[in-house]
Amino acid sequence: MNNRRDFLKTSLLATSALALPRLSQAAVALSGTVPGGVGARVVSTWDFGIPANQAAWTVLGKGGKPLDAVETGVLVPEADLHNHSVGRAGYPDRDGKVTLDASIMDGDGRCGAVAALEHIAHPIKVARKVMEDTPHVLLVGDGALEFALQEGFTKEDLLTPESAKAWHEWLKQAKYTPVANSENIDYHRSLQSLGMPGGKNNHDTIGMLAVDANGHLAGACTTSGMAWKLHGRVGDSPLIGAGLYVDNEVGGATSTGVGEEVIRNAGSFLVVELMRQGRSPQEACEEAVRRIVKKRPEATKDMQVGFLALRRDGECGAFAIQKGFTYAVCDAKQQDRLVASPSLYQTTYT
Ligand code: SD4
Repeated sequence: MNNRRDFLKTSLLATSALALPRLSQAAVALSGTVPGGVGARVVSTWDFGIPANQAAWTVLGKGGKPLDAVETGVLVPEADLHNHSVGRAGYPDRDGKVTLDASIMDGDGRCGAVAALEHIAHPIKVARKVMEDTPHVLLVGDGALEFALQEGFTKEDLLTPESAKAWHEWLKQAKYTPVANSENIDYHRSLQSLGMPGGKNNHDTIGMLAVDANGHLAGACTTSGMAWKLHGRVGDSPLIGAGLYVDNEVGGATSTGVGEEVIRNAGSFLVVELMRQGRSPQEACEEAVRRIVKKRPEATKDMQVGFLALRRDGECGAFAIQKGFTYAVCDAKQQDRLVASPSLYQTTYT
């Protein structure tokens, strides 16, 4: 009997000895500058992440909130008329309707999102309103539009003449094949005219993650989704845990590419949970990509999915199925760094 009591006592002591430092470490880390951290940093998907990061940095670099920084940042590609995969100039679905998806999340667990939203040029702003002005997380379709109009957003026709032309071209064959890394020559030229790095321009959704020097994070993800999708199709970007997940205790993750594969695997949540278990941001993104490919090896061999992760100490990493994924990194040292993500397959699929 005594033995059993002693064993319990010893076990409890051992448990608390293990548990206490972990708890106190977390408490210390969440309330001050992250030891060994790189300080404030913002990262985002694709080369159009560079101007987006720079806009975010105008907030974060001055000690502003990560949540305000990511919202400010992704407004840039949402407004860009040369960008046909995000915001107001996004390509439409097969019925010619531009439907937008967006989500925003703070590291404290607050989040908001809109899906299949029509006629509103800045879905990220509506997502933030959902987070702040409603008890809900996700509004879709007509309900999301009604809410946006009540909140004072302007109803616009988002189908630009250029997008309409591309849609009419597509209608000639009406073949639906998701493209791994979309090429947008106009956008590439516009980047060059701004003096941004040249090279092949591959991009789709923008996912952005920001951390301040105290390890507080936020993320935003916004897209027009797959061009020529079925009307009503929703991708990973507005789904918390799929296209975006952020937790101040660990870090954040976001994704780009074929949303269906990300949703099947709760991709961004998976990346954050892998980091929680001790994987580096790089390792966590790799494991999430491998998990996706393992589940459907044949179906995914010609698809692109990329993950980008940012830990609360500022370390970041990325991994994609196909070659061609890039991400932009911005911090006090450098505001326009573009990094080529490693990938599972080394050939570029376009
Ligand atoms: C989605 N991940 O809706 C997003 C963006 C996309 O090609 O369509 N990328 O699936």
